[in-house]
Amino acid sequence: MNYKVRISDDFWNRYRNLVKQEMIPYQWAVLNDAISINIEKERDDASIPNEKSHAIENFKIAAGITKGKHYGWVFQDSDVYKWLEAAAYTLSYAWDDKLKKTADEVIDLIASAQEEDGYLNTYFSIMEPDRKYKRLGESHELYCSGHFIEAAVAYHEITGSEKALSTARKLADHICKTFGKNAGQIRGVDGHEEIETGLMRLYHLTGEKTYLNTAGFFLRERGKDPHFFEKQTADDQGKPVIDGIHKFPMKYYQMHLPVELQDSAEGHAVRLVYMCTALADLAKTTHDAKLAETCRKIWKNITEKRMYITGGIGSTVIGEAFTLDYDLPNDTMYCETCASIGLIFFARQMLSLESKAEYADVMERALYNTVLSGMALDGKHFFYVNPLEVVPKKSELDPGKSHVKPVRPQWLGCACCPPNLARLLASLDRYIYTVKEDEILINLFIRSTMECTYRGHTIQITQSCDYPKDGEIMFTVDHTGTDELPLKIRIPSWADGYKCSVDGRQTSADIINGYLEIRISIGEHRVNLHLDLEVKRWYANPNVSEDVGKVAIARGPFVYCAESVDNGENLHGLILPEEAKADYEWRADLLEGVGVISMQGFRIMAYDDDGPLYESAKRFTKKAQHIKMIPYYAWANRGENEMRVWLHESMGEVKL
Ligand code: FUB
Ligand code: ZN
Repeated sequence: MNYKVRISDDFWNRYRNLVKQEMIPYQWAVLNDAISINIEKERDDASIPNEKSHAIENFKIAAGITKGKHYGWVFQDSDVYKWLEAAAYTLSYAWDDKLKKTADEVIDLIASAQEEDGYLNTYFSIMEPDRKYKRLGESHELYCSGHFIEAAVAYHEITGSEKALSTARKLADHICKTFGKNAGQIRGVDGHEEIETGLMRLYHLTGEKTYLNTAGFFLRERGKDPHFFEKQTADDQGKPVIDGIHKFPMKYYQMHLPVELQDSAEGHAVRLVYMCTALADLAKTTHDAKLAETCRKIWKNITEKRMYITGGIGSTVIGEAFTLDYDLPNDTMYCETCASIGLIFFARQMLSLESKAEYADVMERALYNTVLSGMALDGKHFFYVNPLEVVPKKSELDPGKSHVKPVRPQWLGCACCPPNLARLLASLDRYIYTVKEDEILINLFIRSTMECTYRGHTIQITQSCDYPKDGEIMFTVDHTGTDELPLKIRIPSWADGYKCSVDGRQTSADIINGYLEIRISIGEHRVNLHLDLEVKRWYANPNVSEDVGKVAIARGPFVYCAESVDNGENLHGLILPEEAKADYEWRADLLEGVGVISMQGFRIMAYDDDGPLYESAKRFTKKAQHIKMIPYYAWANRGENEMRVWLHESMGEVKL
């Protein structure tokens, strides 16, 4: 990273302290099975392992320190790697000798579990050493390797650990030797993209071209032979590594078409965005215009036709996947926390590829809504899927909704999301600004100081704000160079109005691609930005069948929701009149501090008796009701209750 950012923001530092103080120690205890918690299955499926994590124990067994069998998902190792990566980032803002020592020991343990030739995967080392790389569609071997490499790069960057780097290089060298188009190499890819990002990061760190080439090989090879997994399965003939996965269509793995021909978001949502993250990086690094165009097309399809207002993606639990354009059910959706995290990774790479604020808009939407909703305010309970509408009784009794949890579990059988959240929040400093050779982008409004070198001179940008509570943002730009500095400040697409002044003078700068473009001359300058943060109503495209006649409420980046703890049960009966005004009140005493929105609406009352299921006369009554809403991310922090983002809206008289 060619710049340093220090976050001093109250809202985000609460989260970053939570990662450091609560999430890292808590997750460490879980990974070591050192804490008694209730691990829930992510959905009603008998095959989900949920007795314990066993993730650290798997490494000890693989290293020969203890004896036993592997337990957990075949990709259980990745929980440890993501934890390690998160720990690394926390060390960059809150140094801790004890944590550093624990992390060093984890790296030693991982290195001991690594095989002589560099191979690293506890499941296959312990359980099926003869089936290495034989079932790549299911095995997650390269997925786990990618996560380790990412963690090791971060840990090396922050602590200078040579052991982390050498272990990662040994693994990467082994992979680069094993996979490729040469005789004797495996010409195939992993069912779950991730190795590509790991190798790209290792290339950026080391400059070693082999890593770039192999990342390019994996990405460009994808979909070239759509029958690769089938052929491997036929050759292997053993039982599936993960039951059921091999039955998914090739779209699930983004294997239905060569990558450069893909133009829509298909298949498993996390896989797709992980693939695109690496693809955008590769496109930029190798100046590949065709791949860049692929990224743009997929981005457009996600964000214009397949994304929830909360920045969630993935419309179905079957294959945790995208379905079709405008298919965005609110109560059976997937919206996995990891998928929105991956969308943020993708957005970050797109920003580096081209300076368009739409990427930062989506980054902000996903971050302030689905990502934060992925964890409870205590940092110790997590959602895997993030619904926009929940009725607890339906989650309990409707088998099609067993994945839609009304409260966050302490941990999950598949624990991909909790450590992913930790690593994103702990590395948030990497998303606020994009520093390019010829300009600096300000993407997110988070109180912070950024220092970088621009054309050989030091630039410091200090951002002061209390966003998104307040829309006044001040930047102090200290510029020691000789050239003017092109500074691009994002004007969020949700903002109807803004004002900007430089050193007290109103600027007439243009907004290009969503960024206000100003030029800062030498010396210290003050830029004041005011964003209108009024409460707004949002409507879905009428093609979204689930949202017709409904409205969502938002203020700035926060999407709001109604909970039954504030509004009584049967939220489906609530109606917001078109003309109802919104009251906004900051409540420091509620949910660690939230802005509460109240609107005068009404409720269609349920019958006192059960009443007939259908009748030709309207017998129901309406009752005035003050509808109270909280930011979506904070829902389900007050026990089990109903929740709804999209509310019915009553329209005035319709003249045709
Ligand atoms: O397959 C590994 C991880 O588990 C995926 O990224 C998540 O979607 C979950 O399926
Ligand atoms: Zn996940």
